[in-house]
Amino acid sequence: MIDELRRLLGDSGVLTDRADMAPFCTDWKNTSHGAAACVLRPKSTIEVAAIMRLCHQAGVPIVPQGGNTSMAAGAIPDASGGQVVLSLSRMNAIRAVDPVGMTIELEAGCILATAKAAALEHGRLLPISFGAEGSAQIGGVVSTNAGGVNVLRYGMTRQMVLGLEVVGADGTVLSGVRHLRKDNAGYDWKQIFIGSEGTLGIVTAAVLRLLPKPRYVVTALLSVPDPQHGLALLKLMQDELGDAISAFELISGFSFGLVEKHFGAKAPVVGDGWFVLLEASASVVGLREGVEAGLEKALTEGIATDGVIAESESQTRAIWALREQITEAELKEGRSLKHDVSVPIPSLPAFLQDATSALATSFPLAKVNAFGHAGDGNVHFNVLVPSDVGAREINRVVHDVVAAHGGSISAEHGIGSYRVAELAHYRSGPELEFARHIKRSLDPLGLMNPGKVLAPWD
Ligand code: 2HG
Ligand code: ZN
Repeated sequence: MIDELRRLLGDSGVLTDRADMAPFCTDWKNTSHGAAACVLRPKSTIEVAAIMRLCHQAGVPIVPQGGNTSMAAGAIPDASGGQVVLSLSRMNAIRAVDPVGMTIELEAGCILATAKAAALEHGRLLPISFGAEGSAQIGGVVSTNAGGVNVLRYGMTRQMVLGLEVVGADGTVLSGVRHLRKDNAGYDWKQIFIGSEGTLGIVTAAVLRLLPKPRYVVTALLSVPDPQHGLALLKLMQDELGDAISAFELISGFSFGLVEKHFGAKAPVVGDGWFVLLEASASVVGLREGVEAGLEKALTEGIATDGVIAESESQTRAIWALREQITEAELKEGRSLKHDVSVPIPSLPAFLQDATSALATSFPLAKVNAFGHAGDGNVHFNVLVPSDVGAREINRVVHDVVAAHGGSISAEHGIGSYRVAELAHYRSGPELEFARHIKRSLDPLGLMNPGKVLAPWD
């Protein structure tokens, strides 16, 4: 089969050397390791379809991979050595940018930051933003329905997708590369592939919605005594700025402490409680005045205790760097267990309190690194623990509190392989059965990214 794949893709399209395959078999955290039979690097949708037909005939499992930035080990093969990694990275063309229709058509391997820069050249904004955007690829962004810092205003990736091209498990090509704002013609099949993490088919191209690039962007960092005041600030700023708020990140003092410890960077505001990174963007004048008025009110009413507004591009970058370095600082600190959870926005403070005290009772040595996208109800409730403490037990303590607040055990990172057992535990029977029904009909041989999202069932 490898010979046949070489004839199809050329020598550079099939990696079998252990060292060449190593980067595709380990996640960025270096905690998940697998082994692949080979790594395939197709250059076109036709080649992807041919690969899928071959694998389908031979019963070989496929693990699709983009920029390998998954937070849930969703793109790593298992340890058997029998799975094939299908890397989309050589299919990286920007097929078209349309500033009038405000769409961009991209191949799956195009890096998110490259796509955003291409849109900006035309004065257009692709508002999918997160720390890994310099490596993450569009196919992965779409198939994991990535979130990030702009979700409160623009929604998840799903809301940005207008059209999709997908290769199914048997090699069938579904061509839905349409640049339409309105398309109500029958079932909207693309939705089933968005967020299914490569377990149903392979996204090979996408058409995404763009927006006009806002002329003004104002970034501010504030300190608040606690999460409850953080939400009061959100309400106050929404009253002041309407829908101009494009990011509202709540960050614990502990998180910024880690960044200071490992990167030497210090928050430019006084405070020992929590912090809020706020970004507002608009094209009408008066945005900065609005943020200033909001900040003034927040300080007067005791909702915020200190605040700065970035005065330059470099100050803006420095504030965002503080926020984006939390993940790396946490990694340097040692072992951490990630909980990417969401609750209804008003429940955030109670969730944080309940989960922290539940942990303190059962695992007194655990430390909580909490930060996240409070404007959309998503918090990264990461737990730093010594290596002899069980992940499963800690996950259960945190996720039970999430469930009690009507939340989700994965807000934006997906299930991957890390949270398969948790999904099986917390989703209801009929919901799981419906998901299996979809899986069975689109991937009857179970060859698409096996072991991810859904636990094996009879
Ligand atoms: C973020 O919001 C990412 O920075 C990573 O989603 C979160 O490290 C994490 O847990
Ligand atoms: Zn996040």
